[in-house]
This record gives sequence, structure tokens and C-alpha cells, in this order.
Amino acid sequence: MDLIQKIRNKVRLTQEEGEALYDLDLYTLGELADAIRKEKYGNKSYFNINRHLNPTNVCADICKFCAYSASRKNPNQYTMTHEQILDIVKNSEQLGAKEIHIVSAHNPNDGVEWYMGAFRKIKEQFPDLHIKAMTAAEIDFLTREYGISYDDVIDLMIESGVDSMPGGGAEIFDEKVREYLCKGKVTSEQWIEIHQKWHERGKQSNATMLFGHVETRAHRIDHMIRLRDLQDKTGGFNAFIPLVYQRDNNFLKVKDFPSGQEILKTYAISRIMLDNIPHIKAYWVTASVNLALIAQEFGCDDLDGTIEKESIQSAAGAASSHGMDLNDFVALIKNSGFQPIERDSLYNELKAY
Ligand code: V47
Repeated sequence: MDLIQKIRNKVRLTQEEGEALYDLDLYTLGELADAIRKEKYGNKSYFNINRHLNPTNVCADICKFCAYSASRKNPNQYTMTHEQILDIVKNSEQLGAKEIHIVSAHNPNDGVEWYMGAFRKIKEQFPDLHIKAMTAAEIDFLTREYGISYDDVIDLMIESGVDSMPGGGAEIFDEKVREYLCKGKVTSEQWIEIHQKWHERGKQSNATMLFGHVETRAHRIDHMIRLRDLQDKTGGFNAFIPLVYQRDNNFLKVKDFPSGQEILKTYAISRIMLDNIPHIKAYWVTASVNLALIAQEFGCDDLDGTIEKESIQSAAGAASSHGMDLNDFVALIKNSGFQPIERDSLYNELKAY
């Protein structure tokens, strides 16, 4: 059976076949991915009303691609107090946010309680708000810094009100590339182990892949297959989010950035390879809004959310520091031919626009 026939017949693809997908032309790939997307979701395009909150940029780890953490390129350190965090959350909740997505740098100064206390206080004051917080990289950092186990941190997160985990810190799983990008941070095996533990507690999470820097296409396929293997065991991933590398203000030297075509191919291939992860997210922050809207026709069914403010990718050049107006977002999705569906963080449908 040839590759295209296999995809139409829903036969699972191998590493070699995944790599060969990149040799197909963009429109063929788009059609194949779009057919899968349409069968699952028809014309629906999901988003949520959320707020990204990044409470500290003080980081004990050094990732070459990161422009967010305080360093000699970004000397402006900050760490929010719980009161400052609560003020932001209160304001976002009043503006309609249903999810608060909290990702911090790996701050060695404030202890586990600074992280957990913030979650507890948010949950006490805003019990209906979904807290998506703590990447596997942050969890690993806390265990290294404070000598506690993954299980302990995960149990503390649940006790403190964290509802789901974001997909950050995955970067690229290939060990050599990972060592070059972010030596010393959570390893690929550990990232997988942490998500497995989280899923085993009946909880859901997302998974990202940072691409468009020094990795090869084969590394991307390998990354997807490692996630697919875990998903076979646990079923706990909601969404896969290919993050397009943003190039400004960091320490990674990259010559060739991916073209729009390469980005769209990667979205479509994600949809085809990840036959067991329900949602593929075109994260408009790193793809650009225009390309994210087109990505809806290349296998993506989710655009993340209105975000309100974002500090990690915008530090590296993304135009996301002030999020997106809800009415504009809805109009853009509609005008691109899709039906905007506001969802909650676990993909229950809340409102069709
Ligand atoms: O893991 C850092 C990435 C991630 C850069 O789970 C960069 O729904 C591009 O994980 N260029 C954090 N990316 C953000 C994240 C995320 C975003 C949206 C939705 C979800 C979700 C998760 O940001 C990090 C890292 O891979 N990042 N620097 C950069 N220069």
C-alpha cells in the first residue's frame, strides 16, 4: 500500500514513513490532514478565553532559545508576589477569562510554597477558574532544587488546585539536540515520565514541540512518535502544539528559518502522525495569526485563546504581548470559513459563535 493509501485507510505510520511525508507536496498533505480534521470536527475551530501569566523570569536553567529568562540579554529580573498574581487573576476573571495558564522560569529563590501557595490562593478566590500550570520542566526543577520527588510535587499541585498541565518544556526530545539547546534541564525521558504520572492520576495535559531551529525533520517525527507511544499508554494528552521557534534576543544561532510551507507541512504531518491525540493546536502566537488561520485547513482544529498577555514568546519577537480581542478573534475565524467554538480547558464546548 502506498503512503497516501495508508493515510486514507488510517494505517499508523512509522518513523521512516513520517519522514517521507515531508516529500509530499503541500496541497496533498493539506488535503489528507484536512480530511482527518473534518471527520473529527467538521467545520469547528476551537479556542478559549484565557490569560497567560508568567510570574517570574528568574531562571536557574539556561536554554539557548529562551529570550524570556533574565540573563545578560534581558537584565530585568522580576518575581511577582502572591498579591500581584492575585490582582492579575482577578482582573482577568472580570474580563471573562475561564483559564489561567501559568508558566514560570525556574526560580531558585522562592521555594516550593511560592509556586503552590499562588495556586491555592487562586483556587480559593476563584474556584471556577481552570488553573493550567507547571510544565514538566518546572516540576523537574523543583525536585532538583528541593530534593522532593516527582510524585510529591504532583500531589502538591493537585492539592493546591492545579487542574491540568501545559505542554511546555518538551522542546525536541532527541537527546543530542536537546543537550545542545538546553543542557541540564528536564530530560526527554523525565518529561515523558512526569506527564505519565500526571495522567495516571486521571489528569490531562498538553504536549508541545519547539521546531524551526537546529533540529531536522527526522527529529520532529521522532518527537511525535515518543508522544504517540505515551498516549497509547495513558490517553491523557488533549492537544499537541507545534511551537514555531522565535528568533529574537536569545543565544541560539540559527541560519535557516522554516518557510510558511514547512510550518504548514509540520502541522499537517502532526495531524497525520498523531492519530491518538485529539487536538492539534495552531498557536497563533508563534505561527502568526495569518498562518494559524490557514493552518485550520492543514489539520489544526484549535487556535489556543485570546491570551490577554504573553511574555515568553513575545520576548523572542512574537506579536503576542497584548493577546487578541475576543470579537476580532471570532471574526477572523468566521471570515476564514470556520465556525468559532469557545471551549473550556478540557475541550467541552461552551459557545458556538
Ligand atoms: O516550553 C521558549 C517555548 C514554551 C521560545 O499547553 C519558545 O496549551 C518559540 O509551552 N520561540 C512555553 N517558543 C509555552 C508553552 C505553551 C504555549 C501555548 C500553549 C500551551 C499549552 C503551552 O515556550 C517553552 C518553550 O518551548 N519557547 N522560547 C522561542 N524563542
